[in-house]
Amino acid sequence: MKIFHSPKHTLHNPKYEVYEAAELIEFRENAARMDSILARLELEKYPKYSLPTQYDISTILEVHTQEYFQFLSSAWEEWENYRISNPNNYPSTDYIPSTFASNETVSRHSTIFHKGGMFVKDLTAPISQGTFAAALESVNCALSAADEILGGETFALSLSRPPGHHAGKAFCGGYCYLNNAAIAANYLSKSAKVALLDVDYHAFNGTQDIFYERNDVFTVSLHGDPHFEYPYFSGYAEETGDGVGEGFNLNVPYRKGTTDLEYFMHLQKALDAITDFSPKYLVLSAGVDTHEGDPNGTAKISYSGLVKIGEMIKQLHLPTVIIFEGGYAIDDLGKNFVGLLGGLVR
Ligand code: Q9C
Ligand code: ZN
Repeated sequence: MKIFHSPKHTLHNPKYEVYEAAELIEFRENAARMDSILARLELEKYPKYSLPTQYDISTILEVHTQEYFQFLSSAWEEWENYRISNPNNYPSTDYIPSTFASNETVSRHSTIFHKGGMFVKDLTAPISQGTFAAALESVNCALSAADEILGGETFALSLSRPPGHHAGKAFCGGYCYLNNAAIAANYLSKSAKVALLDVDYHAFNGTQDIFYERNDVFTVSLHGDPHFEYPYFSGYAEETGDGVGEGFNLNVPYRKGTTDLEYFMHLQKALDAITDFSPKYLVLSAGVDTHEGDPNGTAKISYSGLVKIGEMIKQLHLPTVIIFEGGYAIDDLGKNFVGLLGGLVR
């Protein structure tokens, strides 16, 4: 199995995210997460990673809008230019908007403030100087892994960072800017039917947005119920798709404190639905923020539970692109992620 990784992920290095109590906390989706995973892969004797191939941006523009992509590519520089031209000479910073649009369009006014309000969904997607460059590399890793599967391999791993599943057609949010898994699934869908399974603790609002009106990619997510959990406005069981996509999105929300055995039951339901769809390929959005020690989750999945999740997914017997998403219990992250991975690929 090939593993794709780019050291350029470190270019994405926001300092802070903002919490409800008007509180700045250290950015949790940090570069140390990747160090933890790379160290554990080495310890468990996985092969050394490969650098990704560089793909044309048309692979991204089939999933994200031109306007959003353009915004992401220039947001930090526009913010920096505003700072430089501003008489109150504050120091260079990450960009986090503070005014949010509802139904407005950008057509009349398009300063960085208008665009930020349009395209950024929340206060956990700060844009640092190198965010765009890192996000492109993260996509390149996902597409490189997808090409392995098209070439006949059974598994390929993309160590994507930043993660992607909260990024929609025209928005970033929740640590995500470009939707790595969706871009890989769209790429594979040119060859055959694809299922996308998301086991990250949070609902895949970006992925759902991207495929909601499509029937060639079956999207399935298990997650903390949005009645109490981020992203709050998406991830409900009654969201099943629209138009020809009706019946091709499955949300399986679960309760606060969900344990291993309950989780396995939910997962089996998701796997049965995937089997019924009879896809040729699987894209797995592999987050391990379901772990009992995760500061961003409420689920109570044990390490052995994560291994078992991998083993259960293996029973689909599908060629699978594995894409890293969330997981913030930094001390256990490498062990947890590689545990799930090993259940699946070993
Ligand atoms: N109290 C991923 O796991 N948390 N993103 C907002 C603020 C945002 C998680 C809650 C969590 C985003 C890829
Ligand atoms: Zn998550």
